[in-house]
Amino acid sequence: MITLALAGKPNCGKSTFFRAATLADAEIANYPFTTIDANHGVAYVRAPCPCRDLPLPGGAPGCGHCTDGNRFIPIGLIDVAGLVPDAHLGRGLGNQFLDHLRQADAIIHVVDGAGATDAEGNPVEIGAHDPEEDIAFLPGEMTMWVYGILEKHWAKLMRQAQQRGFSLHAAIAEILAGLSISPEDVGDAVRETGIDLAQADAPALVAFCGALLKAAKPMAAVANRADLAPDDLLARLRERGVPPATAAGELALRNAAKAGLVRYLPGDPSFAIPDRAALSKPQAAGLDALAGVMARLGGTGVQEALNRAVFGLLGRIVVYPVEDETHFTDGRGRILPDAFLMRTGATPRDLAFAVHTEIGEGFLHAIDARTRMRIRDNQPLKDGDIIRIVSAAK
Ligand SMILES: Nc1nc2c(ncn2[C@@H]2O[C@H](COP(=O)(O)OP(=O)(O)O)[C@@H](O)[C@H]2O)c(=O)[nH]1
Ligand SMILES: [Mg+2]
Repeated sequence: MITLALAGKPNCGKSTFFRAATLADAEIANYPFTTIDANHGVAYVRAPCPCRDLPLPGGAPGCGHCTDGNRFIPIGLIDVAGLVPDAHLGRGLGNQFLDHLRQADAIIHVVDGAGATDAEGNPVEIGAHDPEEDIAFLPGEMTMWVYGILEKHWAKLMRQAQQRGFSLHAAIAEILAGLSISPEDVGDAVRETGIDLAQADAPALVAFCGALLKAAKPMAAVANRADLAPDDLLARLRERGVPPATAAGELALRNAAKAGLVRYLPGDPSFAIPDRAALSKPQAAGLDALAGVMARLGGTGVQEALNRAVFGLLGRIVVYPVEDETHFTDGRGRILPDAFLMRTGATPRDLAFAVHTEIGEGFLHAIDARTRMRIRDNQPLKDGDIIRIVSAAK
């Protein structure tokens, strides 16, 4: 399962974001385990379900696996311990942080978009701290940490590199295996920075480490606590590609939806109150204030942050494998039972392996269920594809 990590300094709202994103009502939570451990849960990305556009058998209104045409696909989410400046010098970049980082495919950097906490996470007045400083801090901190590890091994690596047949890329990947950095990531970072590793000085190596992290652990920031932030600050952050969010707002809404007080699907720009009379005065006031905040921000930004990490940073597409391409079902007649988050460029054969190793090994060919045509084995799948895999394995 794809896993995202929520990282940032203390008090920016990581745990609130985590609680909001992993709190799903029964309609959405189609995954059996919502909590893996205290800091590790199941969240969902939202995608339009193709069932709405399909000629379903018997004129079925939908597939039964989506909510009003929205598919919620499970991903792992980790609430990472807070990181403070200069952590790479030994002030708290602990084993747990690294363990969490290793498990993550991408990182959502939660920033206090209201600027109401200092660099260490202590409360200050709104706008007293510049969130732009925080945006740079996390990647900078992680880069210096990777550099610190590499630097320790560098002299030895340079000696070994004199030997014939020694792969520096593989050796670097091995040193950083704890972060699940691959030799391909190393190659990507070399190409991106144009570095000559044998000649590199310290600044060049630091830049290389930055590129390495970007390749292995892509990261996007989100300006949380945006409900408290002035518009000009949010506009400046948006310009830097950092969208606003209110994790507290999302958490309140999901709780209200669970209690039946509002109609809201994560990622909706607004919500509805079916029965105002059912609300207490404070509930009504809270929800009205939240409606105003969402109108200003365009939603709570929590679902968007999850979607952006999976579909944007990681470039995933959603593909639906079926066994019966005329009815869009599996062997038990369930319509579009599964949604797979595949890499961009994944082929039908990759999908077969994602479904099951044996199905992959027995792969014969694939059929596009929409056109009923065979597709080439090496043809990249498209977002929303419905694919029948024909395999020798059953
Ligand atoms: N106003 C506002 N407060 C928030 C929001 N998200 C979190 N908080 C508050 O910020 C404080 C720190 O949140 P927490 O999730 O514990 O931060 P963490 O240390 O990063 O895990 C708590 O008082 C939260 O209630 C938000 O979107 N808006
Ligand atoms: Mg926390």
